[in-house]
Amino acid sequence: MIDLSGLKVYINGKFVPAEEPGISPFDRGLLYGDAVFEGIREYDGKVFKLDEHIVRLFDSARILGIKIPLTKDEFKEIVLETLRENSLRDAHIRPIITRGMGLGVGPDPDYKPTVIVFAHPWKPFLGESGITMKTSAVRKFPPACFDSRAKCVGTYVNGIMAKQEATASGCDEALLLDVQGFVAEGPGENFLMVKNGVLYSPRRTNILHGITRQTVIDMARELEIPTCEKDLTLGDVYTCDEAFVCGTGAEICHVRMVDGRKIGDSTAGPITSSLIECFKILIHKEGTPVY
Ligand code: PXG
Repeated sequence: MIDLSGLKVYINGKFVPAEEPGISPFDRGLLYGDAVFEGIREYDGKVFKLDEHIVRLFDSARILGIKIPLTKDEFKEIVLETLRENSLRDAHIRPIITRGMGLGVGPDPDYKPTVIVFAHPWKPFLGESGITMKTSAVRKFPPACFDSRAKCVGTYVNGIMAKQEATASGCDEALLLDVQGFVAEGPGENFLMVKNGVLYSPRRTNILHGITRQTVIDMARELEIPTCEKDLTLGDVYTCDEAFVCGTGAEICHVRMVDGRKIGDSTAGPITSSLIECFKILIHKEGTPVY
């Protein structure tokens, strides 16, 4: 459970105590998951990839047809203000924009979005000792049903079910496939693998365009590690040399086993280890200063 004591949350222009109910039961975010969000990290008083997260938040809202009543610069300032208001230096930040109040699937043309930003202290949720994964029976939405690049609240139910299934079978995390059976991603992380010195990632059709994933690919290019985006099968995964998941909440975490099959020798392989090392340097070097 999150300790909410003393935390202040930004809701529609005001900071309110986190324990105080500030959202209507008629809010469409609650009624239909009709909302978009971001997960952002602050490291040592600097916000990592703030611009990229704000761009993705606004793009997600455009895909859903939600008009954010603020500019990107105003939104960035609210994120920084939320951290200052709570005197946080290392935190997880969660902006959420719902379409506002309204009952009935069809949105009211005069809807007024609800803007929420909260922040709280947080540690990488998968730890650092590697994870076991299980292929999930639940698949990712294909683009014909929902565009995976939109970080929409409602679409997280399949990831939640996949995670439940994985943990019920004693695994740490789920690996979701797309409807054709190609590897997609974890419930809250992108999946990448290494084979014969090449870093492979699934095509972007059925996955969130992860900001950490892009950072990893950029770091790999700097380290002169060849990268390749392609459809990956479970056979590719079972025979790879190294695998890892990455995301704002998970950072970079190596995969020890998928569906009971060992990946490499179960430890973080040489390419994964060098990417983890570079990432640790980068998150402390880069970022938007809060104070
Ligand atoms: N895929 C999915 C489905 C995600 O939700 C990622 C990939 C990684 O994207 P970024 O841009 O973060 O590298 C995510 C991100 C949480 C939490 O509360 C989830 C994410 C990020 C932060 C917190 O579980 N998911």
